[in-house]
Amino acid sequence: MIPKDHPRYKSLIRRERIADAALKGIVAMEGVGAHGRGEAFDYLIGERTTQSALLAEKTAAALFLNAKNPVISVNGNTAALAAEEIAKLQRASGAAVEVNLFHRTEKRVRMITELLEDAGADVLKGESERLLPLSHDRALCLRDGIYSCDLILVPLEDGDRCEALVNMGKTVIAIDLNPLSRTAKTSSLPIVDELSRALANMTEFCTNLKKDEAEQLISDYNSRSFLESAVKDIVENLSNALD
Ligand code: PTJ
Repeated sequence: MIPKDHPRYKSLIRRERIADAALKGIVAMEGVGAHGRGEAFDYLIGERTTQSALLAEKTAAALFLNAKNPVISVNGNTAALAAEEIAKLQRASGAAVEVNLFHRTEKRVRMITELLEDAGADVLKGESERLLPLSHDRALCLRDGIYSCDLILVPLEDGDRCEALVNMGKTVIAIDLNPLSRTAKTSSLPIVDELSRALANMTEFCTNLKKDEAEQLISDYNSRSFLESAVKDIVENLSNALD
């Protein structure tokens, strides 16, 4: 039992969720390692949403509202950490939700779908086909979902699929605490923030953003500057860490 007054309560709760979900088989064993890397980067960035990440989240909401067929792609870690936040973002943005896994088994797809549905999400189902130009199972997706979307949100993604989706002409929004990852670097819009913080902010922006401001955000944004700001924020945070 983690005491609520523990200074790093939220981080420890997230770790506990990942551990519980890994024991159930919802999170892949590799996902436990991926979570640890995320924790380390969150620590370096100060376990907060930076000003630049907040602007990226607002821009992401603008892109969602402007998209014709937006899709939220969900893997094991994302479902374990933020099933409710995914359901809320789906309601606010009108996006479809599709399960897409790196370590794919039909059992995991089923368990993750159930977890999302229990949290209130409406999950796309059907016959997955090998439609993405990838040699691993992330190639498997639904023709009416990821394959034909114009915008895709990829939380905790691997670099290969991110690049393949960008090359297919899709707007790819990544959520990844590591600004040096290939995913962050190749995405159309990198959000360098912790998953559940980022999803909650995006949902709020999807609810409140005005059309004019959304258009302005879309025409002004520069993905590289979000990465540069994240690296700068980490360097600044580290410089002050021992004060
Ligand atoms: O469920 P599956 O089978 O699809 O597998 C999912 C994992 C996460 C195992 C798979 O996609 C993977 O191996 O991912 P990577 O390549 O390790 O990338 C995950 C990225 O997400 C890393 O750069 C981490 O820093 C980052 N990350 C981890 N936890 C969080 C995070 N970013 C934001 N919020 C987090 N909570």
